[in-house]
Amino acid sequence: MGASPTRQLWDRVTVFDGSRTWPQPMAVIVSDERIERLIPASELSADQRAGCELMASGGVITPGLIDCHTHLVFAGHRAAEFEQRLEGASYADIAAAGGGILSTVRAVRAASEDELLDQTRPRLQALMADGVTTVEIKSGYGLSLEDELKMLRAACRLGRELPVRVLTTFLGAHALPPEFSGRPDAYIDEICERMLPAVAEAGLADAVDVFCEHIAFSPAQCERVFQAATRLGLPVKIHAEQLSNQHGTALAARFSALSADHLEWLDEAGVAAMAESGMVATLLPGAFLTLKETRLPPIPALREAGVPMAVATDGNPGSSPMFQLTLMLNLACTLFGVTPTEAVQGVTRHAARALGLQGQLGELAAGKMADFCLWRIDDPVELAYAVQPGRLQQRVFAGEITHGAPDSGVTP
Ligand code: DI6
Ligand code: FE
Repeated sequence: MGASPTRQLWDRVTVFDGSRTWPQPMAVIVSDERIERLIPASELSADQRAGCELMASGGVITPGLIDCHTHLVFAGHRAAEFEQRLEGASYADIAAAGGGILSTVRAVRAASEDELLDQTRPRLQALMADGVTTVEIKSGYGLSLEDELKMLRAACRLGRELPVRVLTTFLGAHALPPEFSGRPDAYIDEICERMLPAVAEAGLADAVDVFCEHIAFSPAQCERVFQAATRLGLPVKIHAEQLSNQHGTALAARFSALSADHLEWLDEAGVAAMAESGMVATLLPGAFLTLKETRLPPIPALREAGVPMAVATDGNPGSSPMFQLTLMLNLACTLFGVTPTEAVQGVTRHAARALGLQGQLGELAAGKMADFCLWRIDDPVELAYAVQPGRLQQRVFAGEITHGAPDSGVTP
């Protein structure tokens, strides 16, 4: 094996750095797993070029995409519920009849950890083939200590097996498991006293989430979970104001939550609370589309208040069976009225913030992790404009090309 050059060069590329597109062709130099330099290509000398291995010339580079809200680990599917909804049943009706989340709970409990891995892997690979380099994965279909741990272990194992960064979130408070039927407070006790401490002890969760909704848990119940998480030093986030306004967002703001997600029913006070606490608003247009919602999240108010907006798939078997983050860019623009640039920021720097990783991921600059994508497009806006798989030319994860190949045949 010959010694490999220490520096790699992406030359004359259009760079979206996480907040804006540089107006001139840029040169990106990577050494080891980090970006060493990001400068206008015209400023790179012939000697500097000669000292690098050329990985590509031309194309558009964005930070690696970050899907900051998914329920990717699950077993089975809920196609029958899709048919029921098309015939008029609502998501809440199906949940009340014991279907919905609880039907996936039954499938996850029956699956082994290896089976969960095998069923989840293709979904994760689909996200990766669409440019995702970091993904958040929630538990919440186990709802017993043993089954929640199984889900979280499966998610962590996928992160070790594949070139993708996996962050895990404990979502024990997702639905009431059948063995606690009629006793939601007893289940919250179980979460706070037994499940959360064990999950934290095992080091299997980066954050704690709750589903605050009339079909799930009340703000008072969510608050108890937040208190327990805070005692254990785990950051919190919330599924809030998706189907009704429970004022969960304002509650989460009091716990300095990372994000509040969904937000179709968010009111002015909720927007103000988010702005005040510095939370991220995570928009989930796949769930909005799937459930044929009509009430829009208050995008102009969020924008006006300076609340950073992330965009994610919410990939799950019920309310958003969609595992393509670039599709969400289009839906966020078309359905919610975010601009294409806001949408791309929503899957890069704002998504990083939603995971507590601002300044580390989702941006391209000297010193940052070299997680990025090279696309066969001319303008980053095209990522939101066209729903077109196959445009990812290279996916670079921690400085290594993990999709595509060096393309140095076009040396100028
Ligand atoms: N909100 C969602 O969008 C998912 N969970 C949640 O709390 C839906 C999960 C499912 O239907 O399986
Ligand atoms: Fe969700």
